[in-house]
Amino acid sequence: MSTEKKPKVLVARKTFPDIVERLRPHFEVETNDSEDGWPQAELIRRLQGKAGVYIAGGEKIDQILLDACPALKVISTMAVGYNNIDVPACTARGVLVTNAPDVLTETTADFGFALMMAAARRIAESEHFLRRGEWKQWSVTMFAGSDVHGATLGILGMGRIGQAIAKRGALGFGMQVIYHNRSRLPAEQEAPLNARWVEKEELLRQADHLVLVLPYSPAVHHIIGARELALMKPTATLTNIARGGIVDDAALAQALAAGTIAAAGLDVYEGEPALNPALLTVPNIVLTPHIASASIPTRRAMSGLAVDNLIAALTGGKPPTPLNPEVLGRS
Ligand code: 8YV
Repeated sequence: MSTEKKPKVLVARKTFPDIVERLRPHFEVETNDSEDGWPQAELIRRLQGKAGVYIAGGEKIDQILLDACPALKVISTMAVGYNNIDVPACTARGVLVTNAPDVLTETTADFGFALMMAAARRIAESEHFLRRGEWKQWSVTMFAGSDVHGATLGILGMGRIGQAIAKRGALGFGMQVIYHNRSRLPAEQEAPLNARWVEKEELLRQADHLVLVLPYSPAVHHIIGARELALMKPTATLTNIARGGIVDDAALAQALAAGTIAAAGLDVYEGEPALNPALLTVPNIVLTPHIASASIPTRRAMSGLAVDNLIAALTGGKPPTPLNPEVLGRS
């Protein structure tokens, strides 16, 4: 039996125990067994001497942490989004970063579509009304919303998840799809999605249902604010499954209260898990706690991919989904 010491890794977010078990043959494993993430000082303390860390979207990996954890070689996030990680700072220090793309695309698109439909058809609002015991009689306009089928679906951010939502809209619901993205899709990808690239302003003006699926960066902070909401149709809905901070939540609450747009569906919030209390005061909004990728098979696949990345990266293998592959092979 080898007496060589195994590298140490930290699983900073609780996950499926059988998936954590897969790490144990390779590493000395420390886990976070609580549902809460650790504050950064605690994370730094626990990372001392660790070669790898498994994280989720909530752990902030910045220069302070990297400088305080010189043994760290690999950061593996179970999320596809990585705005919590300073990737250039990792690259500069030779630290590999991996994320978990693809495995959550369809599940997240399902949820985005569900949230959009719930907003359009006023499902949460009418359920709350019913639970409050306020349903006394039927009326012709009671909770009458807007149609999804045949409507114009606007998508801001046409990556993998945006395209999966477009596919649902075009093929399942006969929607016209317009989108705005830094780069236009090749014509052969647009055609089966019935999708047309438009300027952002046209997207806002034309969409009956606008879904946000773009990655967060400071450049897109509050890209949807009061001015943009005012350009939208009063009958339109807005759905955000991307990241908090892309939408100015205070402006959105005001727009919903004023009837500037008809309804919204939010899965992500500025400063989550806290949320702007004004959002709770408007009825025409569906609010969910960042669960767009939360089906059991998909959360298992995300965790499994993060573990695969960690094992490969620290045992001389080829990590499946590196974000900064240029650090591989650097000694
Ligand atoms: C995750 C997500 O659940 O993958 C992402 O980028 O936003 C979600 O699927 C979350 O980030 C995990 O912390």
